[in-house]
Amino acid sequence: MDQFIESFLSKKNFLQLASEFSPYYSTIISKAGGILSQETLSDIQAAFQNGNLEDIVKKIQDALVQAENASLDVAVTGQSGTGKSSFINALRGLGHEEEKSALVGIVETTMEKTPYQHPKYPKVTFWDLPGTGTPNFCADTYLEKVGFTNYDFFIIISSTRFTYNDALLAQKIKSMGKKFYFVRTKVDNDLYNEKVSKPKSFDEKTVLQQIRDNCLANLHHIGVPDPNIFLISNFDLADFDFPRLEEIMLKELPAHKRHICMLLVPCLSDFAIEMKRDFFREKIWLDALKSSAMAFIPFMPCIIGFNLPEQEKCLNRYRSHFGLDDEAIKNVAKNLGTSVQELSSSIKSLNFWLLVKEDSIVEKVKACVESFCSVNGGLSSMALQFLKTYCLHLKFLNTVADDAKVILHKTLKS
Ligand SMILES: Nc1nc2c(ncn2[C@@H]2O[C@H](COP(=O)(O)OP(=O)(O)OP(=O)(O)O)[C@@H](O)[C@H]2O)c(=O)[nH]1
Ligand SMILES: [Mg+2]
Repeated sequence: MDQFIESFLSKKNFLQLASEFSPYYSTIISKAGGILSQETLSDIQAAFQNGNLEDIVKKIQDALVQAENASLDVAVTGQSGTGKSSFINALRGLGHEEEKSALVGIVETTMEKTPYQHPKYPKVTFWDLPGTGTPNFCADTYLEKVGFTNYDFFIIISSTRFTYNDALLAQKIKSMGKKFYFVRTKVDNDLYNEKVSKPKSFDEKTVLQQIRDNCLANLHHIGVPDPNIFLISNFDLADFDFPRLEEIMLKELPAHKRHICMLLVPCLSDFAIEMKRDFFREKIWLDALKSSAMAFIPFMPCIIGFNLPEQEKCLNRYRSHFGLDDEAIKNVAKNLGTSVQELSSSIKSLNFWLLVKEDSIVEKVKACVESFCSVNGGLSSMALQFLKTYCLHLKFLNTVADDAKVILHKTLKS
């Protein structure tokens, strides 16, 4: 059981909990940050200090609702042909030939600002902006024309040669107080070309460093001192700087937007899967903390019940977030050249009943109850329900995240 929640349920001194809250929170969140803002953290700490349980419940509830309802609008811009549409498709988890994917081509294709919703998360929209390299492009009016205030951040895509227009745009976005990330695509092509043309002296690290240094020098030249530069291949997001791009975007977003951004992270590496696990674990913890506060408030409407269909939906939501829903499993099986049945035999989270019945959860709850009863003389039935739910959701999350790793390694091996 979680140490902080255990102390809370044991009715430990609230002043002590107030001082322990923030430091403990920082140990349970992802390295990319959590979903509570600094302000909410201070408010919860103050509520602990005043022993105000209603306030603790309200602040946590508000933060969870805000995170759940947050939207994300990402502007993707850059010269024609640099791979903007390919990048958007990759982030939406769509192949270029799939329905609803952004048009990708060897001739100029994006002429108008076009919104692309994420197929799974409709509150996320990628805006494919017309290229900066067109004759009509003018850095002074471009941002107003595309409505720069509407976006959470910009991604400037560049490939092969660095262009003056890209640098100008970066400078302009910065001066408007907006964030941008400079993404250099097609590094797979550069590496291939260098390898073929200089087989004796070819060194991957050196080539990548040269590309990075060139982008840096050009951005410095135009007055952007600390640009974020990421080298990627849209054909292989697991490689190069894409994982670092994900982590930095998450870190730099306002806390309430991190959750929605994290949902986008494809499960392409152990690192990405762990980051997702950390985010969901934080949400489970906040829910549990909220429920434990509610359990001590007389007449608080009880909204927790151990409803099995609801629990099954929760497990299925985790499977979908980690790319293990039925459709995704079908696709993986097809790619691996195996049957769905064969692949399913290594996915433990497909067996809801086994997870629910597993004795370890009952044992954990029992152990908890015994330790609290010796201190408090008993826990309310509501507290028991939430302990059971807490343990079960952690079990779901860990099983799904472990399964995602198993599938990832099978895919990498093949
Ligand atoms: N090798 C390689 N090719 C890429 C990469 N990204 C895109 N491409 C190819 O580059 C071409 C242009 O890609 P698009 O995604 O259509 O580029 P765009 O920036 O949207 O182009 P416009 O819509 O015309 O502005 C296509 O043939 C893509 O397959 C990459 O990372 N590596
Ligand atoms: Mg395009």
